[in-house]
Amino acid sequence: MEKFEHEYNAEQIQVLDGIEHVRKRPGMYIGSVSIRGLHHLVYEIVDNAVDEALAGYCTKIKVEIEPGNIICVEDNGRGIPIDIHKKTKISAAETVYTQLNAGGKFGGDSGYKVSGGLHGVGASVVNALSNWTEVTIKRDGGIHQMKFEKGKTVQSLQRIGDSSETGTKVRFLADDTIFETLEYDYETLENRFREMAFLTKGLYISIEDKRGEELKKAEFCYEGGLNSFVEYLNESKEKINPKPIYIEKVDGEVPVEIAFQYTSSYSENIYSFVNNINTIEGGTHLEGFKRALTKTFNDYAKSHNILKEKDGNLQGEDIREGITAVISVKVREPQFEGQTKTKLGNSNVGGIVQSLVNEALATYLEENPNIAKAILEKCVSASRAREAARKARELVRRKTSLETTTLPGKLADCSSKKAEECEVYIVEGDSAGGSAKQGRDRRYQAILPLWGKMLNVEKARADKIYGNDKLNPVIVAVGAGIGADFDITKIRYGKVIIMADADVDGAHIRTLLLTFFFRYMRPLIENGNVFLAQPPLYKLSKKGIDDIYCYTDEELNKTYEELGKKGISIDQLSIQRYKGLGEMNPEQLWETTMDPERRILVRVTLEDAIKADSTFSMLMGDEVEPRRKFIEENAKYVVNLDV
Ligand code: 0R9
Repeated sequence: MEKFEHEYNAEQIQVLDGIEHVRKRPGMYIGSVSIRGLHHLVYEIVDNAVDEALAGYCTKIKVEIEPGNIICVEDNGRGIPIDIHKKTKISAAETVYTQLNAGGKFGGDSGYKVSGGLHGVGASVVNALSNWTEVTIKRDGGIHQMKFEKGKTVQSLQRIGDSSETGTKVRFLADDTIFETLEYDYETLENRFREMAFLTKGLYISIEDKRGEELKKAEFCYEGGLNSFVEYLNESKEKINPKPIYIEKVDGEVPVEIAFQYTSSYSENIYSFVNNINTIEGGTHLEGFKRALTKTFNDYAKSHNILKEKDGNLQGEDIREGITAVISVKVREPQFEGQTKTKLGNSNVGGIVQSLVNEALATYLEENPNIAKAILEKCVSASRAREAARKARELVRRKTSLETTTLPGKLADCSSKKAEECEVYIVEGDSAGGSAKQGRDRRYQAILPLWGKMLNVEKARADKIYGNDKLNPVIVAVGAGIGADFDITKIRYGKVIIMADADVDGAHIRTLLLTFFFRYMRPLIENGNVFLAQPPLYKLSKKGIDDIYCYTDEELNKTYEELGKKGISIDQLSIQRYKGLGEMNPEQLWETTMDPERRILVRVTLEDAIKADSTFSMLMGDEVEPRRKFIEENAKYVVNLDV
């Protein structure tokens, strides 16, 4: 490290060191330089505004994506302090934007500005990773502005006008030499801000996308907080308790807010947050909640004779069947553990949540005996189904251990046994299955044809799924069990590829299979093992040139243009529109959809489990209205979806 003569420069050196380090190793600060990291920049700035809201001074946050992928975030809080820091001789605001971790120093006790995983790295990191940043502060009767380029000050804070209002506005353009892409995904941001609004009762957040011709905009403000969140998640489900059970304690050492509601579905949907960060891996807060549910329902069932002493206790999983819950706690110094650092480790939090829920839930059940009875009836039937599922599972296991060739009869397996190089194509229909079997590379590609009507897993319990003649082949072929028993280390194929037609039936089978994987083999999706094959929609042929395959209408139009430039017009071409995989011969199927060198595979990701959950429940559920709405809104993307 370079040494400078003047002592007083030491701090500035530190500042530069910090910024350079961020630019050299962005991943250490924001996780990655993919679109995920890019979105993270926005969350960082919005988090600062949310902190001001949590401190009680800000009610409104506006986010805009301007043309050119410039982000603008504005709040109506007190404005970042502008006074000059005695030691650094620069304003507090500039310090926050140029010095790593300066926020904490100035933050005082303004709330729960705590780093969780990658969060809370602050404004200086966003600044360091931006081509330019512009901060405008309304405070003390004036409008003040400062500007930066790649993290360095190009204009210190200066007064540029008068205003009687207060607030902070931050505009920045992420650095395209650092990020893989600057193209923000509107939906992802919209989902995150909806979630933030749910988590911060009464806070208004808006987002506007001004990049394209079509203006996209959403506004969120939920007076009901987590109550509204649960109602949103359960929008298209049949409810058992009409209003969510709501528990809130804000004045304790660990502020807690919880809402939950039972539905007639068979899955368990619990989302937990610490300091507004989604704790995907759970942790002590979640464990405390689960323990309280199990204990309080069992106590109630025993004391009201719904369960006899001899019956034994209901298991936690029986009590959680059909539950939708959101738990949010605020922890001053959270310890995050786990693979993705999203598991809360603080042991005191478990007890706090547990005793709070024990007491509040016991009271609720006493006051609402009919609801208590309805929920417990469901728990008891879940318990019976679990017993039946165990027997079904054992049957499957016994069969597997007795016979060596228990793989589904329809499966054409590959010869390699190395999961990492193997792939299984789940193919709709016997004729496409036939082509796929002939066209494949049998060393590492297996084919599993499915046919007929698939089971809708949203409407069935685990015991039905084990015995189901459509899903059982999938379970056995993948080879890693399902549900709580699913063991990703046992998968027989590194890629599980759904290959279905680009029509209504294909979309239907795709949605059903994805729902099944989401509900019963979620790690398979989380681990990135699930793919969608993309068969072409068109084949263009002409004597003298190679066949051209187009996978979208857009691509078809582009190809027309390009051919036009070469003097080939549309009417010279023979155009085939593929209605189904079955129309392709084995060779064509290989060339277009299965050859690793040429095919297009779309990896199914779980960017947003919350969104996926509500989408699946809605698409698979009973209520027609939300489904119609979704299809209308997404018509462009899911033209083929079955209604
Ligand atoms: C548009 C995005 N908004 C912000 O980044 C933002 C930061 C911020 C803020 C304060 C008020 N509004 C804000 N908006 C603030 C905080 C405190 C006192 N006065 C104003 C305080 O924490 O005590 N600040 C966030 C950090 C800082 N201010 C500080 F470190 F400069 F004090």
